Amino acid sequence: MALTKNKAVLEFVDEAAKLACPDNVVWIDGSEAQLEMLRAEAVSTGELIKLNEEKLPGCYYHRSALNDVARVEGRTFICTRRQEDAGPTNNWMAPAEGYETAKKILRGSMRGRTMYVIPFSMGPVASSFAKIGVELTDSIYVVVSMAIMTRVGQAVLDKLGDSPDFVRGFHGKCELDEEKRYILQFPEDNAIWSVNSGYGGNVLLGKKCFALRIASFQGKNEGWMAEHMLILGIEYPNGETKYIAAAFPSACGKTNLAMLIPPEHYRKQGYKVWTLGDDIAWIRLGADGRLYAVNPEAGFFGVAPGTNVKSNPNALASTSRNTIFTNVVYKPEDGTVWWEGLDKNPPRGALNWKGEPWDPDSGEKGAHPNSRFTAPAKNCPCIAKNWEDPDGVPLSAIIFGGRRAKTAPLVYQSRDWEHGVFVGSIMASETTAAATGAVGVVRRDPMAMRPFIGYHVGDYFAHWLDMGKRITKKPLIFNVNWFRTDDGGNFMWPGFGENFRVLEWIIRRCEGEADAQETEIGYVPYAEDIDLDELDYNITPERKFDINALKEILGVEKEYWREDARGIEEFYATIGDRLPPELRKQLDILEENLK
Ligand code: GTP
Ligand code: SPV
Ligand code: MN
Repeated sequence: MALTKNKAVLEFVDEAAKLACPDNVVWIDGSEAQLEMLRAEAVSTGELIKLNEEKLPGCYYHRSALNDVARVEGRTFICTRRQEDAGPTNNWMAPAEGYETAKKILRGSMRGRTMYVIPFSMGPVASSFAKIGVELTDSIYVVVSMAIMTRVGQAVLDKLGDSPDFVRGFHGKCELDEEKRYILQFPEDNAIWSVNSGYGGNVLLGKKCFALRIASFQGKNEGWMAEHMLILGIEYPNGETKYIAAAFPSACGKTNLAMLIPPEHYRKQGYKVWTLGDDIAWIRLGADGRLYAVNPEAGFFGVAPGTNVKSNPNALASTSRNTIFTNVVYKPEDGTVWWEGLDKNPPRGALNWKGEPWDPDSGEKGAHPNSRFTAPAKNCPCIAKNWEDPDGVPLSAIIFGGRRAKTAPLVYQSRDWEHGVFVGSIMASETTAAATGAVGVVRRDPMAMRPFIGYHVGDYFAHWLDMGKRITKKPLIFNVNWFRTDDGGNFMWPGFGENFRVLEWIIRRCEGEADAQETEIGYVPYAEDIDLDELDYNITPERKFDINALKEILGVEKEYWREDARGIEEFYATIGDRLPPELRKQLDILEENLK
């Protein structure tokens, strides 16, 4: 039975049902009873496997299709009326062609299946920041995942009332045919159509499709920002908390930084880190002239491999109950799961992510490199008390960062907002398993948003510059790189919890308490100003991390930067005349500095 009298919602559901012809239409009311029934149904069909209730209460295991393990950027389209409005970083399809293509695939595709109607809110339902969507899907996996990642159900429809202002998401698994897989965003219609996938960011339409691609377009028109950023708070021994938002590309460390545990000597002094979000931030200008950030999500869709008690105990604890594990190793023996980097004891007699018997000595990985956990944010031991504050938290700093073996120093600070926007715009990073395609190739990934800007990248840069003109109390903008390697390919910086040492310098800069040296690219810390107390890390068995290693990774090597400037020239050339002149000027300054 329909859960609303909202005409626009009813019309949307009716039209979709007429097209896809499901046997039933089921409205998701958000009750635990209904979700539990759906989980049981998915278990009966094998779509989910119930895990050990004592060891992992409320947890389930799921395997995606073998051809469907990551976002598909090549098959993701921005469907704007004019091609030039999608810009050079997006694939484009005309809206009429987009709808026609998807309709052809969806027509009759839900015969014999049920179509679920998921009303969901991005952001706490009561927040004025929040935006509403309705996702239609024929996948129970999507329903139960959306119930973790967003706020779903009757309360959302009650808030919507009879307003037509909601994002229309239509997902059909269809045949999971990768040749007919399409992730289509229609920013001018507030619509998203996704066919032939059942995986993560392709189908949990509240996440990348809505909260970044559609929302970035809404944000440009409405004067706010949707960014691929974690949000964290640093509590000082005096009880004060400072907030930071940080943008790193997919699988480059957002979840890890958001949940970091400071080194022991800081903890003893009373420093704490609180998590507010691990992937997406919606950022608005507050009445006091500061920027305020809200996490629109309610859960974490986190990378499993590498997550362990040492690297990220908070993420691990978040997965201890009511979590869905996708494409990791399944241990039928005790109904638990495993992944590379969880511990040093790969299980025997287990099944790999493909569901095949797996021999840990075979040299083949058991979990897919992009295997994930879907966990409720409220499970996280370090979730901030105010993480659902409807007004968000004020930002002291914005950090950009990528995965660069060379070139980018451990940390540097931009000279001002305009230069900071330039620093974000020139971000580059090695590609990861979070999207299909080659891994480890350096590409430009401005603001970590390359796959997620729902409109023209030049206009997106202009929007950042415009925001800067309106913010009277601007956060400072920094760039970090945890991934500098030595000539043997070993990470030189210890990373993870030790990243706190860099955050601490960043906040001291924001407070005007730390010095820095001006370089060709911006302000770089004096090595002596990064606290190395009790830091014990070996780069290689022969080489200990020390102040000389720190000086090395703080180094700005002109040779590399000259090469990078050529890469930036090439990237900027693709943007054409929509590149804001301010950024062109910043590139000229950089090139001049490097002479
Ligand atoms: P998405 O969910 O795809 O957006 O990824 P993310 O940005 O949240 O990345 P995540 O924190 O899951 O980290 C991805 C991988 O990067 C993990 O497997 C970690 O092993 C690695 N990683 C994270 N932080 C660090 C760090 O400080 N140093 C090093 N060397 N590796 C790190
Ligand atoms: C990312 O790829 O940045 C993710 C995972 O956070 S997904 O939801 O699949 O986009
Ligand atoms: Mn992400």
